[in-house]
Amino acid sequence: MPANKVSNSPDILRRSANYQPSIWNHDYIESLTNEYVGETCTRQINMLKEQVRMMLHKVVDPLEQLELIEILQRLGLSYHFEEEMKRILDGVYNNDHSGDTWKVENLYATALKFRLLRQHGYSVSQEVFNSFKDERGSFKACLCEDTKGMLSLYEASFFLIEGENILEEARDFSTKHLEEYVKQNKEKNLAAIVSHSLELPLHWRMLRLEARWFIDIYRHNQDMNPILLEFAELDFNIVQPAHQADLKQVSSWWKSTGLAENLSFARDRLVENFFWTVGVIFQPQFGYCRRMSTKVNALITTIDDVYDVYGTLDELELFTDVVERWDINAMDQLPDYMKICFLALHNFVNEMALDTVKEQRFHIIEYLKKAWVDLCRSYLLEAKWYYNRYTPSLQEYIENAWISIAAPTILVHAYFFVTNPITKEALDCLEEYPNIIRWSAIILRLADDLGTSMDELKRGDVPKAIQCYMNETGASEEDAREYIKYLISATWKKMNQDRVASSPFSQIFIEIALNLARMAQCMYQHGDGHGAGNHKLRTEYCHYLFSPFP
Ligand code: LA6
Ligand code: MN
Ligand code: MN
Ligand code: MN
Ligand code: MN
Repeated sequence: MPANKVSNSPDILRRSANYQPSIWNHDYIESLTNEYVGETCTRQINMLKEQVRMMLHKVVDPLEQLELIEILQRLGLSYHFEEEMKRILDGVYNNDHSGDTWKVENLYATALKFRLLRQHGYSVSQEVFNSFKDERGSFKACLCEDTKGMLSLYEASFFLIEGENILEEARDFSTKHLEEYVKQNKEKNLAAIVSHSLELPLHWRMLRLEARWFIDIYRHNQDMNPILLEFAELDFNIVQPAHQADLKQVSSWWKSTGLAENLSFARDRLVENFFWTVGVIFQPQFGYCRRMSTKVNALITTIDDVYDVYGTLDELELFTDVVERWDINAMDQLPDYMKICFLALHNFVNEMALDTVKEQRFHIIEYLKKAWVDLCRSYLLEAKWYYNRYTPSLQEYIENAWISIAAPTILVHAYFFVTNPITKEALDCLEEYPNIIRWSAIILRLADDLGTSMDELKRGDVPKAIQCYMNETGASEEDAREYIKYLISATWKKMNQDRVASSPFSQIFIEIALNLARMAQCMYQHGDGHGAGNHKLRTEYCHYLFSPFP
């Protein structure tokens, strides 16, 4: 049967995901305004920046230095002071080897120092926590009175790598006592902070929503520094219009592709797709990366729905073949909706490659094409599993699903958005999808499955991680979910190891990979924040993207 007959036939029974329309239309996005732009703001922010720089220079006590860094990070301001922070941390780290500061009997300070040093790539042994253990090797029972210390220990423990049993014990010990503390409900403010940490540790959190949350906490802090508070609010208000400008630009692009109107079965989720990029890289100067990554995300979300919801198996095979050939002359055999989709993809890749060859004299279409081919092949395999009613083992599922979640596609593109000069060494590594990409992808996949697989199963889709595990082991859904959460923490340990391993990638690229995993945990923390949308997360995006501090 000729392909075009099959695919344009109107009486094919197709699935539907019943996605709701977007709650933000283009006109609304166009109409956004923000007063925090212009010279007065810039002058004000530069003044505050200088004041904080002075503070960083003046403070000499190591604990005070670390606390200042911690506050700056939590307020979302640390990106202004990378050099100053490095100087301080170098000092703290080097002093350690001569002095005996680790011996301080202060759990809070030890754990804070440990966490900040590890976060910034210094090598620190888990043994620093041995002095908090008793003769039998357990953490001392008296420590649990010290809630601030417990919280500090808890947050530090998430920087563990595989095999670090002291940190693992520290995590279990502190979790248990913090949970008890919350139940006692003594001091409301501290209890709120502790609950927030128990929900997701700092190391796993999306930076900007966390900063927004923390600014409000900090405002009521007893030793709040008004300069820092003012700086944090103003900086937030100044970053916001930069993000809004990015969003406006990509909203025009999204409209011009016609994908939302012509592929009405697919998710129209421009703002959500943009929000992912804010989670991945928020600094104002990376607008190009955010705008281009939003386009990548929008294309992925649409093509994912082509494979998961609307396309017939015959159509999907044709589409995959056209992507593999990467040939607009091969498009005739596709149904119209797929022509639109492939051309939008092709145009985007050409646009991106043109930017790069102009800037760097480097031709990258081969690399981009490979990322899309790998993605479409993994989609096709899932479609075949679906039509054959096949349930793979969890292992077999994950081997494909870390590609089909599109993190490798997203990160390969991101590499080009933030790298100049591109190096051959990094490209060779990228083609093989290095560990840092793999771990980020597995976390994204597992988090997505926790948040989306119930709806997916209802409308008809391949079994996801939870179902594969249940099928393989006979576990209950609840136990399977626990197991998937355990796999997420196990993958974070590997990520912690590889984020500091030597690699041909820049720090910013490694941060992007980490942030993608963090963003996944944010998006799917309370169900499906990306596709279905849910009330809590929507309110948070709105708040974040559209409303400044008064
Ligand atoms: C999630 O949808 C989705 F669209 C993704 C492609 C995940 C991350 C995407 C970004 C950042 P769904 P599936 C755009 O849950 O079919 O349908 O892989 O993905 O489970
Ligand atoms: Mn700087
Ligand atoms: Mn899907
Ligand atoms: Mn899919
Ligand atoms: Mn899913």
